Amino acid sequence: MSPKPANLDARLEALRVVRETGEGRLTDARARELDAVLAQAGERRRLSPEHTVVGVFGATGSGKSSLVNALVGTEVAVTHVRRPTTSEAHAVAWDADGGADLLDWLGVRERTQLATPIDPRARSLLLLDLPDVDSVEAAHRAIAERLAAQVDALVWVVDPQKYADEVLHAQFIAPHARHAAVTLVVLNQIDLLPAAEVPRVVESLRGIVERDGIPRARILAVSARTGEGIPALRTALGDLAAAREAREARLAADVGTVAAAVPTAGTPTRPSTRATEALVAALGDAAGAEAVALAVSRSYRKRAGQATGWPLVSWLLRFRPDPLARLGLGPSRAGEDPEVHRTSMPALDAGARAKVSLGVRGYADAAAAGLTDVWRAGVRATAERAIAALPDELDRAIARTRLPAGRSWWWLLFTALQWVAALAAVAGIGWLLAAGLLPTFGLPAVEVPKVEGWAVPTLLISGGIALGVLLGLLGAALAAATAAVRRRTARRRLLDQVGSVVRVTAVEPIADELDRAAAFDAALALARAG
Ligand SMILES: Nc1nc2c(ncn2[C@@H]2O[C@H](COP(=O)(O)OP(=O)(O)OP(=O)(O)O)[C@@H](O)[C@H]2O)c(=O)[nH]1
Ligand SMILES: [Mg+2]
Repeated sequence: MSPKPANLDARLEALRVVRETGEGRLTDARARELDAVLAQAGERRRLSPEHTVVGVFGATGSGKSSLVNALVGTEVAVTHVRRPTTSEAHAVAWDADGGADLLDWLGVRERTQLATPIDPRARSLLLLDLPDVDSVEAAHRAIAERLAAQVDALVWVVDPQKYADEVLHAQFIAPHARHAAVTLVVLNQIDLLPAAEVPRVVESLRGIVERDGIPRARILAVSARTGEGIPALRTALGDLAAAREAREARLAADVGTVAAAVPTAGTPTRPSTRATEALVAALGDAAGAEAVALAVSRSYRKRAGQATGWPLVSWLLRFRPDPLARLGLGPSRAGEDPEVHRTSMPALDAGARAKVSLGVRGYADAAAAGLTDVWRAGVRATAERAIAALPDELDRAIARTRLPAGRSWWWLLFTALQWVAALAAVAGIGWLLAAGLLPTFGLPAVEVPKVEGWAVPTLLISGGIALGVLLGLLGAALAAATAAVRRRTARRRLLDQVGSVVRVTAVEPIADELDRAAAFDAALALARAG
């Protein structure tokens, strides 16, 4: 018997995780297999965990029923030269409740209750005499096969004539090789062999059983007729019953077998922070973040020019459309709300949508490159869902971004100064006109004072114009610097919004899918290790 398998509970739990995380990634047949093992293990552990169910399997006439009788020391099972004899599973029990629930679950109706256990440690043994596994009767075979999948330990009975039978080994013993740890092989009817022959036959049988996939098999040579070897077999069964791990070993073998057949998910490649940032930047670009940021800066310069420029130029600027307004974005109508909100923007065009698909697919495919087909397809499907949702989401992200679109405090100062400069120039012109024209109408001449040889009206005109141009130039320089800052601010805010949309819609669902694959493989490795 092998040592107690490491933590069956943990492995069963791992198998449960494999089943859960593998939902939709496992074939239906595989999922059913896992369900069956989980249900079987759950049920068997719930029912009479203290009992050890040992099934006696073998070809017809090998002497299974005779062996059970010899073991228990009384004729409980019908034996006969007529073949096949046993047509129903028959249980022998020793303890008080006789494992009734467990036998119900196993579907064993025929039961015999005995008083004296075959071994002092085997009171909780349930010994099952079974129909022949290779029966001509389909019903017999069905019972034997069903119980081979349910019992805690298997005893294979062979006889000297047919111990090497190809069909018995290939079709029955080998398929249950995974239960080597809970398998005993009994060579019965050794009374029919010359004593000297027995070791040779046992060795030959050992070789065959090893080829069946049961290395270091425990082989006992017995005779149900003479009783030879029966005490040793009783002790072996006592060992099994005492070591409750027979049941655990059996279940662990089932978990290991079913888990070994489940294909792994593969190794996901976690996207780097840089890859994620690149995706956000690419999608921000597709959503027009750059264009909107540029419009923010242009709109600012236009409005600053209107407010602070030389009046003639600023007046002309009014006829140029606002770049933000052209994108459906712009300062609120009252012009007082420093933030703007999108009113209407064209949905992402075909080119932008193509950029979104390309970006997200590339990102997902790189992450899923190390996964097996079905898991890679899962990541792809998640990416496609993101691609379908992103255009609208990105649109809304741009729309809800608070853009810096307010006026600057210094505009008002410049406007006032421009007015002063313009009024000075106009006053100078008026003064000069008055001085030149009034005498022609016979009116008294207006005095034109001079400063340092310059006529004051002329000074007013040139000073006013020079101040206006200077203010215009200074305002334009200030506006350019502020617009550049606002462009960066707008870009950052837009990308923040785009980033959170991209994270929620694409990055996180894809990461979840990768986590799922990793959890699946970790659980699978744990379920397999035994
Ligand atoms: N010589 C000898 N004959 C045996 C031995 N064990 C069983 N037999 C005989 O072999 C025949 C078949 O025995 P059973 O115990 O009915 O065989 P079984 O494996 O239960 O057969 P089925 O129930 O048909 O599957 C009977 O005639 C037994 O007397 C043994 O150790 N030595
Ligand atoms: Mg029988």
